Amino acid sequence: MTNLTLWGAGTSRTIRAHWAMHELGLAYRCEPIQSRSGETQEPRYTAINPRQKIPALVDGDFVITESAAILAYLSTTYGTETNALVPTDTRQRARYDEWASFILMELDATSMYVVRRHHGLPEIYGSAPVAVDTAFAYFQRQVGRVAATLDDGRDWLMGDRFTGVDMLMTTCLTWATRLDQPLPDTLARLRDRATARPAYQAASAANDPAYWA
Ligand SMILES: N[C@@H](CCC(=O)N[C@@H](CS)C(=O)NCC(=O)O)C(=O)O
Repeated sequence: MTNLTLWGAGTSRTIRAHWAMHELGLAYRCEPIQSRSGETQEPRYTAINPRQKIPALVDGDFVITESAAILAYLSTTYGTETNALVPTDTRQRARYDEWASFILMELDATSMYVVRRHHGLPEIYGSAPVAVDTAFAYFQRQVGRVAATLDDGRDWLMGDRFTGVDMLMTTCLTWATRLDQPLPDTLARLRDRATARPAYQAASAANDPAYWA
C-alpha cells in the first residue's frame, strides 16, 4: 500500500514521474499544478518544494523533487526484480548515473531547455536566436554520438533491459521531435519503442492536467 502524491503535470519533466508510476504499477494521487500558472509559487506548494519547481513527490513524510531523482526513488523503493527501472549492481548503477547525468545536462539543460527559454518563452527569458541555433546544433552533435552507442544493435541504452535512462532519453527525444529536430534512425526507433509502451501511453494521459479534473 502506498501513500503517494505527485505534484505537477503537463511538461516534459513531469511526465517522467507519471511514467515511473505506471511502469511500476503504483497507485497515486496527483495535484496537477502547472508551470507558469502561478501555482508553483503558492504557499501550499512552496512548503513542499521551496525551489518552486515541478514535479515533486510526497510519500508519507518524505518529499523528493527533481524528475530523475523521483524516478530513481520510486524504483528503488517500490520496484520489483521484474519491473525495476534502476540497476542495483554497482557498476551498472554507475553506468546508469553516467547516462542520466549526460541526458539531464547535455540534452535537457544545455540543449532543449535553452531552446524552450529563448525560442518558446521569449517574453520571459528574452529572444536569443544565436543561442537557439547553437543549442539545436549541440543537440544534433550529442545525439549523433549517442546513436553510435546504439550501433551494436542494443534495444535500450543500458543493453537489453529497459531502464529509467531510456525514459529520460525519450522525454528529450519527443521534446526535440515536437520542435522538428531530425533524429538518427537508431534513436528514433528507441523513441518509438519507448512511447509504444502501455505505461508511456497511460502516463501521457495522466500528464494532462485535465485527466485529474
Ligand atoms: N531539473 C528539474 C526541472 C524542473 C523544472 O524546471 N520544472 C519547470 C516545469 S518543466 C517548473 O517547475 N517551472 C516553474 C514554473 O514555471 O512555475 C526536473 O527535472 O525536475
